[in-house]
Amino acid sequence: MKMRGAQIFFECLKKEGVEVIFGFPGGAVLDIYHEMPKHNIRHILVRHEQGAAHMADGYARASGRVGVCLVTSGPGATNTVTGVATAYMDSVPMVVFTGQVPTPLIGDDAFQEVDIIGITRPCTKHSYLVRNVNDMSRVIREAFYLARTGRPGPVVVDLPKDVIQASTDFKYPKKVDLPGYRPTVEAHSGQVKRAYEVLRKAKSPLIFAGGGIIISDSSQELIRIADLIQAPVTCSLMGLGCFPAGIADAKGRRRPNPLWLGMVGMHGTYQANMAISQADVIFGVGVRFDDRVTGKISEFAPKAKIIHIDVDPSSISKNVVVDVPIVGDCKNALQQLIRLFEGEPLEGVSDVRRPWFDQINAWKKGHPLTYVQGNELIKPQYVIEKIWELTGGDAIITTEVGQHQMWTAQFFEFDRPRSLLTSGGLGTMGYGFPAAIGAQMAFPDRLVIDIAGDGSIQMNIQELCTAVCNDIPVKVAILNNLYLGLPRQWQELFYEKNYTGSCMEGSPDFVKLAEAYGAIGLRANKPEEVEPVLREAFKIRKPVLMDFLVSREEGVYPIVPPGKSITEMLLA
Ligand SMILES: Cc1ncc(C[n+]2csc(CCOP(=O)(O)OP(=O)(O)O)c2C)c(N)n1
Repeated sequence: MKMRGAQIFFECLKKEGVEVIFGFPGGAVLDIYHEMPKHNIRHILVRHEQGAAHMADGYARASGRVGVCLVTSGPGATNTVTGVATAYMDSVPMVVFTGQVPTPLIGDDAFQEVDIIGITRPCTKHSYLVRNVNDMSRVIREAFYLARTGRPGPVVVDLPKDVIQASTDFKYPKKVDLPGYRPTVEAHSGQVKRAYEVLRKAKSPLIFAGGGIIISDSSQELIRIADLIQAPVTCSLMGLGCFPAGIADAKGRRRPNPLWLGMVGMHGTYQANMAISQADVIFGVGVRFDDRVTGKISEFAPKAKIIHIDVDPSSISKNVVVDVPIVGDCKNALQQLIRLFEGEPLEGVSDVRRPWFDQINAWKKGHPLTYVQGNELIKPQYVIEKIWELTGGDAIITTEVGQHQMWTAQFFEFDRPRSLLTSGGLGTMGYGFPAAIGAQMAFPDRLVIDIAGDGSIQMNIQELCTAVCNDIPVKVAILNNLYLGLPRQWQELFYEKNYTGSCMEGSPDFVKLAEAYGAIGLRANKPEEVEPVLREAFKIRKPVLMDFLVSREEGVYPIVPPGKSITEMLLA
């Protein structure tokens, strides 16, 4: 049967099981919008295309499915670029459909023409310009396949207006045929055996887990292997939640997980940074060893043999030299390793590990994460701890970027995968609020909370309208310090307290702003108001913006000064 491109678009999306599109119309895609009411796919009209990209990203991170957004050509397309780059850096599966001027006009500087393929090439997994309607269903099939397989990532599909208007027979390819693209899923058994032998002999091993565990759904395997070899575990920011910070004791009460060290890196815990520097074997699983983790690379993990599992071969030995590389899906590799250890368990491993855990426990005790909550000013860490306490940790937390993001990583105890959605690789202010909207679309009945700074929230605050108009009951907790807090802290420590450009006085009244948008606004000025404000917000099934006026000059500690080794932490 002959169908128009716009119709084919929706038929393909249905085949892929798409339930929601985040989008914003314009001339180049109006044929798709004209077709939309005939199809049972929900469209969320955003207020800025950057919001659409982050919403698709938040939906994808929360659910594990591919997020979809649809925008027009030119400025509509360029407005998504920050969202595309954010998803690319954090390996998030997403398909971004952009409108394009009609094919005969491409290259003529036509109205609202932009080379979005060229612009996004360095920050997509792949990008397609569909020049002929006969290619459309194959391209869309491939785009979804590429986005979700191997190392996931964003794919851009650029759709010229005449292609959307043209007609052809609709057939959805059953299989994808991309000869140049064959991600290695199954880990090489010989390499797994080598890892097994290195781990068997280790005296002071450390598991370093990252977002790859969450992507490959292998938290249970991680927990099992840590138990089998009795190794402590640390995570990158992207890995938080993949290993439980707390576990139930015999009476079912939650206790700190003795194997858990907290996050590693620039704002990592003292024990995690010391352990990674003293370990004799570092077992990296689904991590990138990026510079926020390693600090001064020449002094990183001087004593350790490094084992590294990653589905992306190009990330192995990219930043640190790896002794045992394993290319493959984390789940597959860990399952193979578990079979080896179950076949021949490590006898007396607890005794062998005792000195290592004695050392770790001394580090934990010597330099715990702390803050002092007095009677006068609200400490930002206190708000985060209260959110954790009142939700029992059972919420989807998104963050913006800044001090509040690092305090969330430090003070919210994540026990489950996909419970923290944050921009790790790109560090995108303005990510958290639209991402929360996307996550809430995936899980309408869960509590979704964006922990924000007063700077970041203003980068995509217009999406409050999207939340209100679509009854999306996300909560935002603004830790309002009237500063761009992270730059301010760097200026205090490394730039002679020259605070040029980091003071945010003059922000709007967030409570009134929330009300103007039709949302609920709440404020806490004093420590005793924090809990009542949170309780009230969590009861309301509407978007709520909470403004917590927090102590202005609180710092995030530990901090590894830029360029230093990660053992050179400033502790307060
Ligand atoms: C789009 C963007 N611009 C600039 C930065 C650099 N930057 C990182 S944190 C930060 C300040 C964030 O301030 P705020 O949201 O108020 O959070 P706080 O640090 O005070 O918790 C800035 C400007 C960034 N990460 N992203």
